[in-house]
Order: sequence, then structure tokens, then C-alpha cells
Amino acid sequence: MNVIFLFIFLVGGLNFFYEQIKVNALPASSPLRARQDNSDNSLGTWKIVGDSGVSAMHAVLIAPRKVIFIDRLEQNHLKRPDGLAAISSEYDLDTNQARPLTVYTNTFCSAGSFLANGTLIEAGGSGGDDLNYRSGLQTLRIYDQGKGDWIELEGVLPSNRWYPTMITLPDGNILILGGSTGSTGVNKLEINNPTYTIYPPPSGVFMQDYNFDFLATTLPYNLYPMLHLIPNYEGKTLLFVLASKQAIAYDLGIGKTVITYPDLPGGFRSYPLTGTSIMLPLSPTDYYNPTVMVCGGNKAQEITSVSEATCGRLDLNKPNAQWEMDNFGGTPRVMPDAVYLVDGSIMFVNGGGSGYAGLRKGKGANALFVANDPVLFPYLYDPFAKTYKALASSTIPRMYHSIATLLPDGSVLVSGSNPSNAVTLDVKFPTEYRVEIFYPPYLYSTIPRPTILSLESFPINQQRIKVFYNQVITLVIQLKSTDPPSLKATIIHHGFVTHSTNMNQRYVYLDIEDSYVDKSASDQYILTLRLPPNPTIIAPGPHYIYIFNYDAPCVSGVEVLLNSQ
Ligand SMILES: *[C@@H]1O[C@H](CO)[C@@H](O)[C@H](O)[C@H]1NC(C)=O
Ligand SMILES: [Cu+2]
Repeated sequence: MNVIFLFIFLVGGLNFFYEQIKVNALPASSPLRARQDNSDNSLGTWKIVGDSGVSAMHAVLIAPRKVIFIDRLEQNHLKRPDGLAAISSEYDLDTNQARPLTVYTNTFCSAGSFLANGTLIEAGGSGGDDLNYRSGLQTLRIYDQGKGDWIELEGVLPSNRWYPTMITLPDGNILILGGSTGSTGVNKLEINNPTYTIYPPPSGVFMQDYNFDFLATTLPYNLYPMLHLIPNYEGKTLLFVLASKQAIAYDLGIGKTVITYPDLPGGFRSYPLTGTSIMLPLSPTDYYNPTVMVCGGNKAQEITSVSEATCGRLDLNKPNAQWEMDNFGGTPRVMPDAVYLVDGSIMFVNGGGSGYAGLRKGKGANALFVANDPVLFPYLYDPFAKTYKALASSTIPRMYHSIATLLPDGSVLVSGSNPSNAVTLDVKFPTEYRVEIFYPPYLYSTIPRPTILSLESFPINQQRIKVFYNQVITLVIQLKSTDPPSLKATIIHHGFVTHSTNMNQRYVYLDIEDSYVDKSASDQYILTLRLPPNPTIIAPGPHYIYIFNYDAPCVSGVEVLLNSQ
């Protein structure tokens, strides 16, 4: 095996392979990816592990082994202690049980993001029916980690927000952008909300709305605008925003559009012609040069319209940047989800081959779903080689209102799908409660996986370990390998995902500054990593630090709380 192994990596150009590990002999991190081993599971595997209790319209990793699901106001089978249907749950990845959480206001098509202090904020939603299920249009929700439940602040948003996007800013406050002021299948002038607001309010007690004209010029396909923080060294708060086909760079500090990018060729990309966007992994080797990738969508809001089979990549810092197009692996997809894997590759998953995002029309035998042709297989995308590889298929269609999120063990949680306006089980695309895990090919690699034993001498994943920008941190890892390892390090924010929009999802390679053999124990190494220099590269908040050996991820990432002080 070693000979084959050697051959593969020499061909791959990793010429440090022959070196024996000794003090300082491990290679520094680089964005080069190793190739996969071939095995029976070389396309990954799927497993149905449990029941989400509430349909997973929104999902967020809240702790290393816990995911919060948020649905909308509907009669889910999971009940709260007061007997009413739960609309949010906390899913335990060890027991695969869902615990009901308490939400009284309608979270239908809302949004979420973390504050710098690690507290999860959720905002917006739809109208309510009665005292127990109240309007969420102006509600802001705080997840109280100590209590393990939601606190709802009703009426604190200055305007109604359905379908907004939220991100954490470099200063640790949260931006809530766009949406509509009332329920709709597609945005229109009368209910457009071309403004943003900030929580906590930067000055005074009350939150305020500020104009954001770009959202007035991108109707009607501008709900859940694509929003990414642009890295820079000038301390600017620069936003990449894409809605419909239009894209800009916006300087929030001066309140101005600073770059208008060319329109993205192909169909529309925003709700309900929903595509997805992701910031490609950022690396210190090129000073965090940002490239955004936008994939899927549709050309027309028609049930029979074949989904968009293109992606565009845009190098945001390049003068006169142009979209670099590809065929999205050759498969049309509307409502895709994009998830970073630990090794810096990207998984595209979920969605349909035709139609658009929206609720089923008609009842019973006359049910008419507005998206069809579920795409059951994910693609593994290599951002360096720009190649797509089709992976193993799931058996469960994941249509409108489904989610996917990376877990700290390197697997991907997939759940949701609920294109009906109330819980409906006996139709082609029912209200889904099944939680599935996808185990990507790298988990079946014969390359040994590292285990992170400690970070700054703290045991891992007991509590969030506080770390700072530009800090050099020390990790002790265990790696049982007869072959010299090739270690890389990364920090990932897993994001808050809903409607193919993964708010804040971020991947940043970390420099491994030094590496030593730990003489106090066998198979142990001590690594020092430098964290990103400033909060425009990755906003403050709870993130996970990973080590990987070639492409084999560590057994678990370490939860940290990155902040400025
Ligand atoms: C974080 O800040 C928010 C807003 O100021 C506050 O409500 C929350 O309790 C804080 N969380 C922690 C853990 O201090
Ligand atoms: Cu929705």
C-alpha cells in the first residue's frame, strides 16, 4: 500500500513526503488538496439517524453535538411541556433525540446569526393566528444558552421582515438586511423592504432602519439577498451583496456602493428562483483574496422551467472582475445548499431539477408542487481544480424548506423539506422530519485521522475556548501514522442555514507556524497556529478549528469563541 500511496502523493507534487517527522519538520498549511483513496465507500454514505420533531426549515449548530432546528408555526408532532406543538427543537447528535424549545411567534422564513459574545440571534418571520402563535414579523429572538431556550422580544424590529438575510459584522453586531413586509410568493414594490437594521442598536435604545437602495432596484427576485463580508486590511465593513442577477460591493461605513459588478449570466439566483452562494475558502497564502461562487436558480417562475445549470465565480478584488462560468457539474438545480467540508472542498446538495421555491398549490389528488425532479445526489466541488464529482444518492427528496450543515466530526447533517402550507404527510413531497447524516468520502480514507487533544491546554469541547485575532495558539494532537503526515489547519464558521442561504458560513485556512514531536507521549505532536489577523476575514463568534491530514479530517473540530479582546 505504501508504494501506491507514495506514488500518488509524489505525483501530487508533495515533495516533503520523504522527510521523517522531527521538530519543525511538518509542512506548513497549504491549500493543496490530497486525493481520495478508493474504497467501497468512495462516494460517501447516507444514514437516517432520527426525527427532528419540528420540520427543519432552519438549522444551526449550537454546540459540538447539538443542532437547533426552527420550523414555522404549524402542528408538528413534537409537543412543548404546555401541550402545544413545538416550532423549534434542539437535536442531540449523540442520542438522536429532539427536545422541544419554546417559541410563541411565527418563525416562517426568518433568519439568524451569532453575536460576538457567542449568543445566537434569530429574527423576523411571518404573521400569527392567536395568542399562542403570535406574529414574528417584528420579533427578535435570543437563544439563552444557560437556560437552553429562546427568549422572544416582540415588536423590537422597526419594520416587518419576512425573508431577510442576517450576518455578523466585524464589530460583532448583527446586520439584518431586506425581506418583505408581508407574506408573498415573490417580492413586489408594495411590500418590499429595501432597508437594513442592526442589533444591538449602535446608538440609543431602539433599533432603526437604514435605506439600502440596491434592494429597490432588484425586484422582484431579491428576497434572502446573498450577503458575504469582504476581507480587507483597512478595517472597512465591506459587504458583497447579490440579488436577482445583480451584485455590488457596499461599504457600510460610508453607506455607499463602491463596486458594481457585472450581472451574473444565466437565470435568476434569488428567492423564489433560489440559487445558493458561498465564499470560497480564504487563505493567508494570498492574503485572503475573496472569491464568491453562486450556483443554481432558475430562468422563470414556472413549474415546468428546467432549473439553472450554471455557477459563476467572481474574484471580488480583481479590477474589472468578470464572472467565470461553469455548468454546475452538468445538473440543473434550484434550491441547492452549499456546505464546506473540513478539507476545503464544497458539497452541493438538496434541491430540484425544475420549478422554484414556494408552497404547493391545490389539495389532495390535485396537489401541484411548484418544484419537481428532486436531485438526490450531492456534488463534491474542488475549488482549486474546479471539478465536480457526483457522490452517493440519498433516498429522500429535499425540496423547499430543507437544510444542510457541516458537523464537527466532518459529516454533513441534512434535514427538512416541507413545501406544503400545513403539515402534510400523504403527498409526493411530504413534510419531512427525518434527519439524515451524509458521511463524505474523506471519512473512509485509509489516511489516519488526527485527534485534537487540547487547545491552549484546555480539553476540547467542554466549553467554548476563548481565542483572539492574530493569536498564536497551541494544539496538542494525536496521530497514529507510520507515514509522515501532511497537516493543514482551518477555522470554520458553520453558519445558520435556511432557504439555501447559509448566513455567515466561512472557511479560513490557518497557518501552521511550528510543529513539534511531543516527546512526552507517543504519536503526539504540538502545533502552533496563527489565527486570522482581523475580524473582516472572519467575523467574531463561535467557530470550529480543525486539523486535517491530507484530506482526512480530525475526529472532531474544537469549538472556540473568536473575539477581539
Ligand atoms: C450577548 O449579548 C446580548 C446582547 O447584548 C445579550 O442579550 C446576551 O445575554 C449576551 N450573552 C452572553 C453570553 O453574555
Ligand atoms: Cu419559506
